[in-house]
Amino acid sequence: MESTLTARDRVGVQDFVLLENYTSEAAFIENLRRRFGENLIYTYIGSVLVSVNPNKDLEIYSKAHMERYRGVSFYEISPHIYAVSDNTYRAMRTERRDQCILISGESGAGKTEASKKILQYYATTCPVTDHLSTLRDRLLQSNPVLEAFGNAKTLRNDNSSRFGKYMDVQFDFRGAPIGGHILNYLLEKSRVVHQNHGERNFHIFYQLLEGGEQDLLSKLGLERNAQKYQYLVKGCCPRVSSINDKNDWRTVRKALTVIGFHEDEVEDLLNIIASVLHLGNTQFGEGKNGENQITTETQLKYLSKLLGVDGAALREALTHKKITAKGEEMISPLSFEQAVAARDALAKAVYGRAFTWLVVKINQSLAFKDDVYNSSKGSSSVIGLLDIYGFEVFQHNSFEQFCINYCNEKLHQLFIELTLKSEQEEYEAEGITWEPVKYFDNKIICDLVEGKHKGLISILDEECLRPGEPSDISFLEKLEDTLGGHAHFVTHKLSNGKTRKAVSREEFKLIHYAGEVNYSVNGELANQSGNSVISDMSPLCNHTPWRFDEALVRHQVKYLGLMENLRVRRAGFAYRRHYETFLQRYKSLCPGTWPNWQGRLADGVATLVQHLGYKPEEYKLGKTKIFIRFPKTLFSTEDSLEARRPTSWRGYRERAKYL
Ligand code: AOV
Ligand code: MG
Repeated sequence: MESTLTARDRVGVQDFVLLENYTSEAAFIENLRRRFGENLIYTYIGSVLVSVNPNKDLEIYSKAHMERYRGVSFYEISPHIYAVSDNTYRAMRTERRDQCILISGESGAGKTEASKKILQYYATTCPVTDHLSTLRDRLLQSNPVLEAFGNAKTLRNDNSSRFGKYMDVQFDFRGAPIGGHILNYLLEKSRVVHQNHGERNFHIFYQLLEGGEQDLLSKLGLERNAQKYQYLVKGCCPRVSSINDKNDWRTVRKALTVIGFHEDEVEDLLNIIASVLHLGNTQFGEGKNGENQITTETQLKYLSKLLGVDGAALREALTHKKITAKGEEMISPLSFEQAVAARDALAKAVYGRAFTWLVVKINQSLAFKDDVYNSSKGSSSVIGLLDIYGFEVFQHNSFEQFCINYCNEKLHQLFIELTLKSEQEEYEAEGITWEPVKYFDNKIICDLVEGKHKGLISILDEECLRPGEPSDISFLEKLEDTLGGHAHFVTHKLSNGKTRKAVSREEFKLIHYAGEVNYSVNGELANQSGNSVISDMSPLCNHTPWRFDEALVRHQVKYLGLMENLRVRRAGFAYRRHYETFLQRYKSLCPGTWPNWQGRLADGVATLVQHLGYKPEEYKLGKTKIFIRFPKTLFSTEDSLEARRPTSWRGYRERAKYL
């Protein structure tokens, strides 16, 4: 009995639904803390896995660990990302239905790492034949390539995804991976030309400069020193202690080969990367007649060579614009500011296209090849993995943060719908009455952003299409006119005509599900205010290994709606198990069911709980499962079981897992 309490006290409960005080946030966080203290970073809320980022390597991802989770039911073993992977895989195979794993959390929470662990699990445990091993390697190697081109160091995460990714892994009837497809969402292209203080451009630039062979750099007209490039110095952060650009370069080069890129394709790709750096160093100045002209001829020469375009045409494109007036085409010179903006726009466009091309190429290499795997025709299913950029708040938040946070808002809505829906479906399938639960639906915020005519995006569209020069301030005024008074939209104006200090005249605030964010509508301001950010932001960084940062955890528990999720899960019954599992575990507590129950499983469970003295209000018997309302009922049954066992180290470990 004593050891039971010790185990539960020490490691907490492995499923939050078993938490006695399930409405208390403090109890929730305490449970996470206890488990974290015992190296247990994973906890369930029913079928949802909650993970706390340890920020250090744990010895829990070995091949042996993977084997341990193969074919084992969710509840029979301690929570793990492998348990989710395995259960999803088995659900796909037994139900023959496509599955999807959604990964959600703030920037730096560990989403990308989790998605990689899931992929590694499938790559290691699924059956593979010789020709399938190529595909398996390509699936795994697509990650370092996409991360090199689509991830960057931010103030919140040294390897922050700056694009959203949905990856489908296709399996044949034997459960072997036979294909894959990646869908990418909105790359943060503005990073190519500007980074906030303490942040970097995309990894690939630094990898190429650090790791590229001297011959290659000479051919590209590049110097090894990142400080020489305007697009790499904005954040004053060329090196990051946790990143080894030289090694990463080797990994990426190898990965490109494994994926099947030809040498000339790699060359084209690197030409584009180098062109972006040359564009950044392209300067403008006043010519003899006062006109604006390019003053950096070397850059122009390299640009024309690397991009394969005519030098004169490029010069013209960077310093002039074509306008059509009254049916006539006219060429007019660009001012200095306009030329700089045109240059930056070109750099962003070129990089964005290269990224899209990269994804297309990876998809071609992962595509299911009918002729090779013809045995699998018509009977494949997929597991989808969603890994987006996490919710983020900086000192200065621009359009990119707006898109990223809106994306998280949508994902959260889906998450709430799915958990509620699956809960409801389970009760219905088991023939148990469902009692609807009240919860905060963030649809109101999604509508505020995406609503037709009256939504933020519609207003922005209209403002951009309006004749004349659209201005940031007129956009803000339009927002105020249309959205003023909305519970989740705030500007500096108060209804009594006074001004609100917390929001400046160039900003609007959105009250997101995950927290409040001030968004700037002023493009220029973005570049100026970035420089003073770093000292203010450092408390937000998620980088100290193995420290349970309570404020950070509390914020995310709130943001992810975990308390609400738990409330939904607990609205009916804390615990549910298939009759067979329940009977197997507790049959020894009742002479009528021991050693083996011969009749219907439901009757066996009924006999067992009657013997244990369960009161009618404490449980319900569904079609295939028993539902127990309160954790204490289950715990007392567990305690009875424990009292019959010799207290041994193994017994304790087994119990710890179970709890
Ligand atoms: P994110 O994907 O959620 O952020 P990452 O998956 O990139 O976050 O994780 C951030 C860092 O935390 C990683 O680079 C690791 O150093 C560490 N980390 C995460 N999970 C683990 C783990 N299970 N074990 C050990 N270390 C871990 V963002 O992409 O910024 O939203 O846009
Ligand atoms: Mg990520």
